[in-house]
Amino acid sequence: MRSGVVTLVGRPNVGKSSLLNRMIGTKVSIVSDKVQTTRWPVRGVLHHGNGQVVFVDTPGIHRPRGPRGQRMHEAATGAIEGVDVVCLVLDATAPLGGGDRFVADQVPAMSVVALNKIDRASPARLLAQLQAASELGLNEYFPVSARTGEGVEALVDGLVARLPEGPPLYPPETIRDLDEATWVAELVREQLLGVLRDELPHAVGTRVTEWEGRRIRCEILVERDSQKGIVIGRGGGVLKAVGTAVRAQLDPGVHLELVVKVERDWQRRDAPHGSLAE
Ligand SMILES: Nc1nc2c(ncn2[C@@H]2O[C@H](COP(=O)(O)OP(=O)(O)OP(=O)(O)O)[C@@H](O)[C@H]2O)c(=O)[nH]1
Ligand SMILES: [Mg+2]
Repeated sequence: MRSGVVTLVGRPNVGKSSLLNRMIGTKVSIVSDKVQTTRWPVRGVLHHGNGQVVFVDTPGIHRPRGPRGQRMHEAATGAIEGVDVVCLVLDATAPLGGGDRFVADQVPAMSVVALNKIDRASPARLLAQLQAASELGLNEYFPVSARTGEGVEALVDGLVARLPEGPPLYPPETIRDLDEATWVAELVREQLLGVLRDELPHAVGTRVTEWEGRRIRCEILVERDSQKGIVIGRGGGVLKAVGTAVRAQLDPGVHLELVVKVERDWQRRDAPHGSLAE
């Protein structure tokens, strides 16, 4: 048996969280088409025939701007230290650029590269991308698609083979480290990211404040009064759609109440969630 920790890093939006969900086979980290979807490291555990992989999904790494950018940057780069394997995720559909090199410079030379989104790259493009990626000087390269699953098994096998021998770190029933309340808040945030535009996605936070039996109350935090109406939507349409989409992912019969609140400085108090909050 092998077991250990694999950290996924990369520019924002390359598909780190999508790839994690695909590798584990269950949704453990939320996904959106907006950058900075993942705000704190999220752990997901893969129980594999040959061992156990504890994956750490991280916020996209970019040159940090502002205090939250700095915090997310430190969280991502901190999650590189002391782990067994680092997997750098690249986007096959976008030219490799300074942003990718900035991340690549911060990972050990023994790192593995996952070139993701190959479902959307032509063979010629893929070849060019693999060539460009190989110039990063890392250890091994896997073309994958988190969307279709192509190449993902080979990547997982390659990662497991690099782990040290040892007993599992988590019991077989553990697949994510977030407590249920934080997970529900994340699911609400995921739906909001899907519908909000411009700067608003980054101004919105979520937290579950009550959970009694089947009744869950989740607050949606915005920074200004003017943002409140957008989040609620005309006739409450946005909130209604968000609630429906989240409820579909929860146990039947759960009553989810969504409340929008203006809290100007929620971001300053935003803390790491789940068991990483120690
Ligand atoms: N076509 C295609 N799209 C993908 C694939 N993987 C991810 N995406 C899309 O890419 C976008 C970003 O995906 P995420 O998984 O949230 O990316 P991320 O790297 O975790 O992003 P951050 O958390 O913001 O750093 C979403 O719209 C995904 O649906 C893939 O293999 N193929
Ligand atoms: Mg992510």
